[in-house]
Amino acid sequence: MALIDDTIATKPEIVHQKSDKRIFGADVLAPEIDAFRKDRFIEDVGDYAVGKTQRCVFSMANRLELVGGKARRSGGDWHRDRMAPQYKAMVYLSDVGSGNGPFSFFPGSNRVWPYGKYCQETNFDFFANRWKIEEFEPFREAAAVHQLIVTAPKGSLVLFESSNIHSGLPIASGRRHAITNYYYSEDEIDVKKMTRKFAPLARAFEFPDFTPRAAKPL
Ligand SMILES: O=C(O)CCC(=O)C(=O)O
Ligand SMILES: [Fe+2]
Repeated sequence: MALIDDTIATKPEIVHQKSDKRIFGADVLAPEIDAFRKDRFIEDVGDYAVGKTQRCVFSMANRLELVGGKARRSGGDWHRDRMAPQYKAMVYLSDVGSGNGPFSFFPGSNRVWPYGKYCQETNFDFFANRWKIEEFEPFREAAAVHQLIVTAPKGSLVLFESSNIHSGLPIASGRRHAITNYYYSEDEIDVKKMTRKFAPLARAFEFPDFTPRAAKPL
């Protein structure tokens, strides 16, 4: 946490400042973050979730807080990152309660069932990628029994597939620090394009090593 705060304070040129403060390529800041980026167990879960070998191209560290007295959300309003599967691993570095911007998620919302009936009831455009709050709220209320709100102590790991509908809830008080790993399949990595998309970066992006790993000894 102190490392993220120090970096935000001393290296503004690598910090995205728009809503929450974000550092892309934060794995360069500490060996512990780099070890998290390369963690084999988390990769293995991703391989299983997506059905293809996954590697993390970079870690993103962020700090969420009120900005000018306004509630901010990590990642913006309710959305899908994209329609294709996108695996992410987020570790909370702060204790996250209902007030400081917990991650929230609708499990299985990359499929219509069981959400179809709520879409009909509320005239909700389920196949969009991002919604305004007023478009989303009637659906959220109707589908509320399915909504997960991930409150958890610091150190907790949240693994998710972000073609499902999700959002960081607005922060009412305090701060929320987290690090999120972004995973990709080999055939979808374009380092140049990703560099442009996520700039400014804390380090240059590189193509990850996709050579199959030796099986773990029993
Ligand atoms: O940080 C969060 O709570 C969610 C951010 C998000 O939308 C994402 O990582 O895809
Ligand atoms: Fe997202």
